[in-house]
Amino acid sequence: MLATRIRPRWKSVALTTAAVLVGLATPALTAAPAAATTTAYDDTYYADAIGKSGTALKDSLHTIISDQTKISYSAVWNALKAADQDPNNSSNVILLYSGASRSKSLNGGDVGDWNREHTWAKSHGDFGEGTGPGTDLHHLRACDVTINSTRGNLDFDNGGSTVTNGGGSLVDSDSFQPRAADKGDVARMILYMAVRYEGDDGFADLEPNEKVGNGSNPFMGKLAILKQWNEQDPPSAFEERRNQVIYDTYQHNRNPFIDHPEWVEAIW
Ligand SMILES: [Ca+2]
Ligand SMILES: [Ca+2]
Repeated sequence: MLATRIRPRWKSVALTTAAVLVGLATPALTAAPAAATTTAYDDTYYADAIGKSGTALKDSLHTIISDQTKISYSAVWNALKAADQDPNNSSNVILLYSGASRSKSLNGGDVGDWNREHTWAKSHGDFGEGTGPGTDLHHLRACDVTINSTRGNLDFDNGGSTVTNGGGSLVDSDSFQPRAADKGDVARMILYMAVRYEGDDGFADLEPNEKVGNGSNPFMGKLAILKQWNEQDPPSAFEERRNQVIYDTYQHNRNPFIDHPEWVEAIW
């Protein structure tokens, strides 16, 4: 079952709160930034996290989402065929960054194929393709081979020149900007990784920072831009469905920021 949520509500509540503050100056209304969105999982999956913020929320979510089934890198192919399926054509997947729809059978490494994009570049923390962060479906997406290569291991930031057939994505020497419809997806994937991987399971502690050019350090920038993208591009039906497919069929854990995008601001 898909989570029941009223997508614009967390934004409109913030606006309403600001308006009320101007009119009535009620200090109590400045609290509880994470109170707006509700999902079908709040009383069960997220029960321990509800009502928390900051480090307490991050710690709680880390414990919750670390209870997962891990899959092999070879198993990622078929998982992406299910998770990234084109809602209008069940023979195709939708590709990250370009938005193109392409046959599921064109998975591979040649020009014109799609392959497995590590949204959190695997060199940032050097986790490779072994079972773990390198095979975590919550940040792996079907992507055009050429555009995956263009993105490479760049950090995320605004600006750059047009990526050919990139759906409006931009690139420059030290950063990549996804097309508008993928900005929030990227932000929520990166921040999922930051909460899921805390250095307690044999892999690096992944964290966002405000830099580009992070290289092989276990960091990904820029946090301030990712926070903006999370607000500009709220979770879509496609994103919510893939979260559900991963939860139901593969890993049995969820991306909390797709269910509760306001938790980005509650933590960072
Ligand atoms: Ca989106
Ligand atoms: Ca972390």
